[in-house]
Amino acid sequence: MRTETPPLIRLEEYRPSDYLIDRVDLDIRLDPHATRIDATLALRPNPAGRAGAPLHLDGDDLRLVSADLDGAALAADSYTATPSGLTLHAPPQQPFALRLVTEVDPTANTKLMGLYRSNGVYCTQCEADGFRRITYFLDRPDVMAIYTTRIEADRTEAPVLLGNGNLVESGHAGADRHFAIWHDPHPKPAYLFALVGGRLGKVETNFTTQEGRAVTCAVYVEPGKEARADYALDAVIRSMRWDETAFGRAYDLDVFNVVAVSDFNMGAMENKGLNIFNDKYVLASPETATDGDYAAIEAIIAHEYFHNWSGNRVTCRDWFQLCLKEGLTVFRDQEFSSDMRSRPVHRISEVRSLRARQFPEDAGPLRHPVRPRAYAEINNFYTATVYDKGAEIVRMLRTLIGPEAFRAGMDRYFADNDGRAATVEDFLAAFAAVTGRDLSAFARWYERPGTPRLSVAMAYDPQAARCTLRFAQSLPGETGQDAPPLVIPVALGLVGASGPLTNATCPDVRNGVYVLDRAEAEIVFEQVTEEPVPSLLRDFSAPVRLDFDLTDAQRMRLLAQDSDPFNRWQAAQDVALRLILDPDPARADAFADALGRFLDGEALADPAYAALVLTLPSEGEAADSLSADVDPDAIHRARFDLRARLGRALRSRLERLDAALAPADGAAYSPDAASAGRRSLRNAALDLIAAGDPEAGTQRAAERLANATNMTDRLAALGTLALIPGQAREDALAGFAERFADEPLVLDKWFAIQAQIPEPGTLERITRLKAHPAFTMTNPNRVRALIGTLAFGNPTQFARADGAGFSLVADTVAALDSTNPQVAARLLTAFGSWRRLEKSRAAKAGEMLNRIKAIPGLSRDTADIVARTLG
Ligand code: 0A1
Ligand code: ZN
Repeated sequence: MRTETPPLIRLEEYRPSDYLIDRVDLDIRLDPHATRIDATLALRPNPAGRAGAPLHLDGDDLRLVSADLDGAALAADSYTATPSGLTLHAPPQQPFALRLVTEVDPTANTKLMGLYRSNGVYCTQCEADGFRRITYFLDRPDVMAIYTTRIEADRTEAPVLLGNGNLVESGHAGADRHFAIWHDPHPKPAYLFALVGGRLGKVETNFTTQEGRAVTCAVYVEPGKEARADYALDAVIRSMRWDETAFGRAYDLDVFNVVAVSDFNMGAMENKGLNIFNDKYVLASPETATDGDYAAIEAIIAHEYFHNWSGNRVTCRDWFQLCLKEGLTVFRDQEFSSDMRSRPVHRISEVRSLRARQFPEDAGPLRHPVRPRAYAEINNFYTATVYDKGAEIVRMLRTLIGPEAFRAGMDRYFADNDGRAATVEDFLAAFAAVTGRDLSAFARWYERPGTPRLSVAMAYDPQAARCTLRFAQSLPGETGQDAPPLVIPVALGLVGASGPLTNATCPDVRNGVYVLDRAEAEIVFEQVTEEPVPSLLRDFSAPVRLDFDLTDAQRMRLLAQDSDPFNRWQAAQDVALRLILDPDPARADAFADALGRFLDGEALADPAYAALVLTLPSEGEAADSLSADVDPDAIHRARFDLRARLGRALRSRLERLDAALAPADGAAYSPDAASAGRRSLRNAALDLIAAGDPEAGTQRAAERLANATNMTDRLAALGTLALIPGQAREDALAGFAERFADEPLVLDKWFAIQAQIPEPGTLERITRLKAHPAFTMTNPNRVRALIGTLAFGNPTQFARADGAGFSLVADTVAALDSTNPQVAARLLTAFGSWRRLEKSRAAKAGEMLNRIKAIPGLSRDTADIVARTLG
């Protein structure tokens, strides 16, 4: 059997559903192998649909037990039912009730879509199209219904029963069983349906909304781990409060529940009133979670909560509009985290992750517009482009119209679209309405794939005290006429020898922003009394690649003098990136001097920021800056040498910082941003010391490991040791594994650290670790930690010249494809940049892709990725 390219679903072919469902009544009897779903759907013809059309309900792997229409069994010739759909050939043309009983096996559900069991806990995942694995349905987001769900289960097996909305009744159902009835008064699409049943512990608290509604908020976790849920619960409360102040959005039910499960394909899911989470993004204690984990928990709790408005109250008309909820909600969670932490530090981490994940995607065969026009498998479009570039578009919109108009536009969007399934056009219309502006040119950001290039040239005339900046924009692969320009907000300023030139004036710059809306343009600054260094794209005001030639000295002026913290950091990154791509000892020493002055001046005033300035661009970022012939070994070596040189040059300063930042004896761990910042600078210092002097580094890291009182320091020390071959490393790894033998989420860190070692022995190590008792291919977190880290976080070993790294990842994709296609397909996206590798590696990667393509019966998920990657 040959795998065919899966058929495409196209945006231009959208049409409204022929039928609507107003109410859904579910009676679900949980059973490990034979769960019965008794569903009554209140249906009616859609006035906007085709009158008299057959009714086709989606299904996936379903077994129909019985079907009734308005109380009478359906005649055998009036419908067709298969595992993948149910069709009523001539449905009534007035409202009718369709009652369907289906049966599913949650224990056998390894795809983790629909109803499944994770560690014995019943849970669901319905986005994007999992509800059709529970019952036959119009499983599309523009069909919104009011749900009432009765859940019945064995009392010992599932003492906790949770659903969407508010609890209306609960009680006994025979000797060993019990039930709960949940009612959700808000109409919602099926992808937001959820239920949970299991043995769970909880922490809970109350919140009163600005509208005076008393809400019980709870976080449910594996019994015994309740204390590790406190931070997540606190993040829920802070999110609720923040959305009221920042966006005027209040919560709308009497309960808000979060449940952590250990087997989950993604990060978390915003089901109405019942968010279900990958436990990695809920559970935290100082002993088991790093500062990074705490920050991720805070951000993802916020993200899912914010979806209650941006996604649930206002949902998407179709899956092409995914960025409407995801880009907007990422923007909202980024703003939340910025308010909770340091805004510049957070902005830098947002941009780092955009560049690490979205830029390469946008430059490779998997590139797509933020609003795609066609897809074969929607689950492959939960991408960095939809999420992160989608968020950047919302951010640019705010920059263009200003914060007040932005807030007014958001209010208008929510008011106009509440209870509706909306589109990107509806979103932009709200901002056009409140500003009176034509946003049609701006809307091109949603349609045009690829990262734009912004080229800038400067001319300075000292006699006239005039500085001219010439801008040109282009999109890779597009030329002149057929490529109408994008609207690019360029935040900028001029920087002199001792600081920003605030007297310079330019009529085209308003509130520090120049809006480039043509292919080419020139702007002129007057009263520029000395030759300036332009600081361009401040705060990363647009997701573009900037081409602007500066000398190292000019960049170091920006690092020292610019008022924009983002561009100060960027200046140091630019110098470092050039030194990685084009090593030069003399320039590296000058860079070290500049970093030294920076550290002396302000490292202790803002340690989190200083840690970012000290962190060199990643190997991936260096690779992404090259358009062809990427040799990961050469990049690794150059980056390694630069780190070593900086470590030696800055040694005494780094040691002083290390001492100054040491926690006081007996000080309790706190995950707050300031404390985390001190730890991150201290650990960045350790990393550089070790790079410059592996022997001293080994000793210091072993010491830090021995004395660590929290996971952040412990893991940083282990990470430092992991880069230095030798017995100390092996002892440290063994000690860590023993200490955390019963902590799967901590062992994931241990798997990941080893999968990241940039040495040829790593593949053998990974093969050994696959046999470790804690490793299992059925848990997505384990697979991502061990194999995903190799594929996405270890460029030299994944792209090993002999092809062994590609082969190991391809074997995993092949093995996973039949049990969990979503995770398999996502892993396969690691091959996305294969064509940019130097020839022999690219050839090896191509062979692997073709091998996967030839697998008989490949899932649609994997077939789609492989077809597009080979493209
Ligand atoms: N809407 C979720 C992401 C998500 C998408 C698909 C899933 O299926 C496995 C799960 C979660 C979010 O943005 O957080
Ligand atoms: Zn989301």
